[in-house]
Amino acid sequence: DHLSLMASILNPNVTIEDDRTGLDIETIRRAVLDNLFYIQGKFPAIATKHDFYMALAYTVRDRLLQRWLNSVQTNLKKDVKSVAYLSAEFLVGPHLGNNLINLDIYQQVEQAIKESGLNLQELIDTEEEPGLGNGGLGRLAACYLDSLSSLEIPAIGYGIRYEFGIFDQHIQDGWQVEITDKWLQYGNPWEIARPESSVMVNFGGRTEAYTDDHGAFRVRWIPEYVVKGIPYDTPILGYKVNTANTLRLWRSEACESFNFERFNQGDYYGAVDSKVHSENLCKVLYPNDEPIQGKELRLQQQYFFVCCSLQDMIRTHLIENSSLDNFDQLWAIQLNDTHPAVAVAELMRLLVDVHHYEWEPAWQITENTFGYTNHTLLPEALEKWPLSIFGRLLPRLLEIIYEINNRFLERVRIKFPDNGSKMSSLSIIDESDDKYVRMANLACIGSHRINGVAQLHSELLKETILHDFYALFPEKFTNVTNGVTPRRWMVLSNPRLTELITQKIGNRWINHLDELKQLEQFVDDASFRSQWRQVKQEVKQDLAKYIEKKVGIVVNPASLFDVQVKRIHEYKRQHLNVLHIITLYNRLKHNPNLDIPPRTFIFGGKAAPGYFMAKRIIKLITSVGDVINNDPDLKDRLKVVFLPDYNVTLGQRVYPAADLSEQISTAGKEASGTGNMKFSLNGALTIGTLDGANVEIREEVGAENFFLFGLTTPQVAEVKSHGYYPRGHYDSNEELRGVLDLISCGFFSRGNRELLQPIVDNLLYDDPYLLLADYQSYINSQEEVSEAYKDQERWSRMSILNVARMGKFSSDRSIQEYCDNIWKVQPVSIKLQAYNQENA
Ligand code: B1H
Repeated sequence: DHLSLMASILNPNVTIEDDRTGLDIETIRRAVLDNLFYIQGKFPAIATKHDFYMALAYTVRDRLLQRWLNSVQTNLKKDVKSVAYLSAEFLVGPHLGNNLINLDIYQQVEQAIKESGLNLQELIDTEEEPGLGNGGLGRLAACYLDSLSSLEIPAIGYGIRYEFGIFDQHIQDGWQVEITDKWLQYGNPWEIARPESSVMVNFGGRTEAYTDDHGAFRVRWIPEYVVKGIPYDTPILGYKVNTANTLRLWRSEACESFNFERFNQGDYYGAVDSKVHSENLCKVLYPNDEPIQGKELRLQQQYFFVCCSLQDMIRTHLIENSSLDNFDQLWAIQLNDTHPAVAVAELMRLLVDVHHYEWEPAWQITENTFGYTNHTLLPEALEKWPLSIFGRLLPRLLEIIYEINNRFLERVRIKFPDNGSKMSSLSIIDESDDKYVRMANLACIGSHRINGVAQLHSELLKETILHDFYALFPEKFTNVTNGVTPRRWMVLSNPRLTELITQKIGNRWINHLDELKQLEQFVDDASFRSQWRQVKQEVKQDLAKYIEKKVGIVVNPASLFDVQVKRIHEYKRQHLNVLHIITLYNRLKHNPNLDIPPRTFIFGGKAAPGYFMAKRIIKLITSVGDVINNDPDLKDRLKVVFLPDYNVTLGQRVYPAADLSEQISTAGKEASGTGNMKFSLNGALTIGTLDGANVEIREEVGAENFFLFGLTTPQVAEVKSHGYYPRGHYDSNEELRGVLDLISCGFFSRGNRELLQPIVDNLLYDDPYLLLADYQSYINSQEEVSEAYKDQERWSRMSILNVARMGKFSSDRSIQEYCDNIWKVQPVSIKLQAYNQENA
């Protein structure tokens, strides 16, 4: 109306409330119906649940846009430094619930939806999650976007808009079956395409030297083909702030959809061929948790999104700045592992070839701009590209990499004269047998900071795979321990616990997680402990219902919920967990009166489709479950559940319901882990090795509240250096022998002795992840778990102390450390201005 319009002209902080911004229940209710009609094209009477979900999603998006556009506008300003987080994966999870929390309108919307005769939770559950990541690395990127916005840091996430994300996992006859993830098939209300900001990306062809008008020597790249990148933007709103940063994902398309020459010659199929080729580029996420060496399409994906993103940053930079001289002062680019590491060479190409910088100043800008986060120590997981593929696909980038390498090795030669082995380990080019481009070396050389993701991991990086880089530039190395966002992983996923905690200590903990400390004062309060148990019990009942519905297994909500959810990997040792289950099974069969609390073992996780052993481990779990779940002798004291299709959505159901968190990787193998944090934050106790962030979790919650077992990293190295002989453990440990023999004889596989034998053979004759060496220690620790669980008062104390002391593991703390020590960026608060007041 006229008055509020006048008010907003006089005071731009006053917004105009209308059907697209109003936050009261009645306005929201009306807006949903409006969107249902005008966007979904449906009357309520014929609308599906999905239609209502879409209508609500648009209603929420409308309420975000004001904040989003003002944030984008502010981030463009010439004194504002922004973070660009480059990642091949963003595993954001469903948006609706999270946006309701961060907008702080959950209650109003719940009421408005109720008044329309619907249920908000059902609509939230209707959202198909964008599975644009494999596991921890992609999920970390998503938690970091949430924290960047919540801390009001100007930022943008750049990645790939895969048409098909991580596959859906079905379990058939106990085996994993992969189904294409068609997450976009019913439309995505959270994204806005920005075709006007498209950019071009070169591939193949050759380079050519020329002399420009000023007589300068230059190189140009004459590509074989050019692909267009189209950005799709999704708002990432912070918690109770006006900052809504952008997640910008690139989709590829052919430059011209038709090749007219061919078309006119009647070669229609030939004409659309390049279109098909270009669109294949961002079709599918590679479903491996480690790189598949040498797949050309994967390198195309990496270069594609990096090239699009850097051009985009340069374009936005030049809107308010007259040159790129201050690029490093206005941009901090973080490389999420080596997947975007080609950015180091690409920024040099853009500065030198396109913007005509001299090499040295271009290199200064580049090195000042980049930071590199390493996420793995596994040597087989270090990315390298065959020189032939790299040179054919990206000829100009290979030349630039050679130039970077030559200049770098010259400096190395001065620092370490006559040290050929240092030279060859530091070189970007691996010349060992076949030639490769080593992406970690490029990332280290081109970045001013290199960090690991947990203290132990960062130390091991310096001692092992990056040792020679550490000797060369110790000042670049630092640690930032991972964290998770309490908004999604507590407030959204565990409303009951959130409510109980908030009743006691208020709600400041939600964005100042250290405040959970205050819960310590209530550990001796018996009625609080009883409320605490009550919450856990109710959440476990919810999960029990879900389990029955999904897999038809009835589980006892009073049993100990012992949970391991994560990608299936030998180093994560899901099969060690199974060895414990079979141990308990044998004990109960021999002694039915054994006094141990009943347990429900819950597993979830996907195996890379080509990972033989991981797929067998799934079959092992489901096979053992089939026998144990149906053995009447056990009287339901043990249950084994494999939950299919573990993803963010399922994680939100599972973490809150866990009593025990299994974090049992071989010491030195898990860089950090982040599931470990989500469990403990929701009151589960951890059984774990001294690996990754477990070490720091144990430090924080106290050794007496953590079930520790297993060899330490130096002990693992020690055992291996003396020629590890796993068979010795089998020979000397009767109970272990009984377990492995039971698998071997076909007891869990209907007499089929071949089915699970590869796992047993691997353990007896190789056992690279030392399951047999850690077996007894694990079993002993599990006995302590059972004893502790029998004393429910003691267990509750430990559980409360775990939550109270987890403040460190908020991704807000991680992001603050990145801001202070790596990016040097400051928060900027966003002033709201009504959209129709833009030019007032
Ligand atoms: C992690 C990966 C990863 N480390 C290659 N490395 C990939 C490597 O598709 N690829 O090529 C995909 C993923 N992911 C995980 O990162 C670590 O294993 C976890 O320990 C860590 O918590 C997580 C986040 O830092």
